Amino acid sequence: MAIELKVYELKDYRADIHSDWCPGCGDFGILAAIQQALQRLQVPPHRVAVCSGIGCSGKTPHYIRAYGFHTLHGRVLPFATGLKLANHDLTVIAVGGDGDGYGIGAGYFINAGRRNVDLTYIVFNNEVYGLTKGQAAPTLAQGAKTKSMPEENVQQAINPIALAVGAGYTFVARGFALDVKHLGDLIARAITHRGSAFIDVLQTCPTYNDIHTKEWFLGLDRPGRQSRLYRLEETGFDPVVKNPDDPEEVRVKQLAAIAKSYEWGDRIPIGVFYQVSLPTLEDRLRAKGILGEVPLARTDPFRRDVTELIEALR
Ligand SMILES: Cc1ncc(C[n+]2csc(CCOP(=O)(O)OP(=O)(O)O)c2C)c(N)n1
Ligand SMILES: [Mg+2]
Repeated sequence: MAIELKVYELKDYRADIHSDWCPGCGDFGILAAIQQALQRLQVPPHRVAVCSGIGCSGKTPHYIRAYGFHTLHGRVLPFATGLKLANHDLTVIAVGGDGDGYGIGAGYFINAGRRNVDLTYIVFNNEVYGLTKGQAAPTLAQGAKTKSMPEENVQQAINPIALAVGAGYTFVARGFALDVKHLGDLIARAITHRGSAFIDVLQTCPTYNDIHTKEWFLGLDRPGRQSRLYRLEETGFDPVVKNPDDPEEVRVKQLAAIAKSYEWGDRIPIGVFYQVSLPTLEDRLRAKGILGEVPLARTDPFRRDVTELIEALR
């Protein structure tokens, strides 16, 4: 009998659900880039789990034909971590907004980096709380005032790339929501990377963010109309640590990534800032005998011999 191999097409990753994102929202670009990356890597939809926090960005799993989980505000990373440990055969993608990940979920953002679980975390960074009508998010610059804010922002913005490097993410990148092809490449690299991969995506919000618009990013507002975005890989920037056991090389690459992450304004880098290959949490748990080769989800906990445990509790 001939075995027919299924070749997945883009439509196999599209859910037939009406989207209620605003027309022109950058989220459409990120959604398309995720679907393109999955299709390029030919990950079967039933081997993918997409989890989200709460926000406009949190609706992403609804539109992808795969396992989808719309979890709690700021809690997508602990959820995704548990999911990956329970079923390490799945490709796990966590998504959420900048408010979700860098505000209410900031502690989880840092601690997921320390663990280096094999998952991909994509943050939709529109500098505002889109779903709740455009309040300042942690990435909005001090002094900025979008059309939805009554007053200027009085707080400083955080630097997600520098934080991610400092937290221990082993793949750190930035993409642009409207450069779908480039973002799709980044997401494919992030999924292929073994370890916690983080992508901060500059995302336009045509409804609430009238400062960092499509026109602003692409430099259409200035003479010469030169894009403010440039690709790190086209400048010879090398983000990859060749020898993870060499602390000096790791330090030099981390410092180079952090220095680049502070470039903003006239020239904004996108691409991979940092990448290193280190044991994942799963590797470390496997070495201790806590995690086996067969995913926990496929073992039957009721068939375990619990006599010893019952004895201990007597
Ligand atoms: C525990 C909790 N606090 C507050 C809210 C209200 N809330 C819903 S979405 C959101 C912020 C969304 O902003 P962001 O994460 O940047 O996502 P975006 O809508 O911009 O994609 C807030 C504060 C909530 N749902 N749950
Ligand atoms: Mg947001």
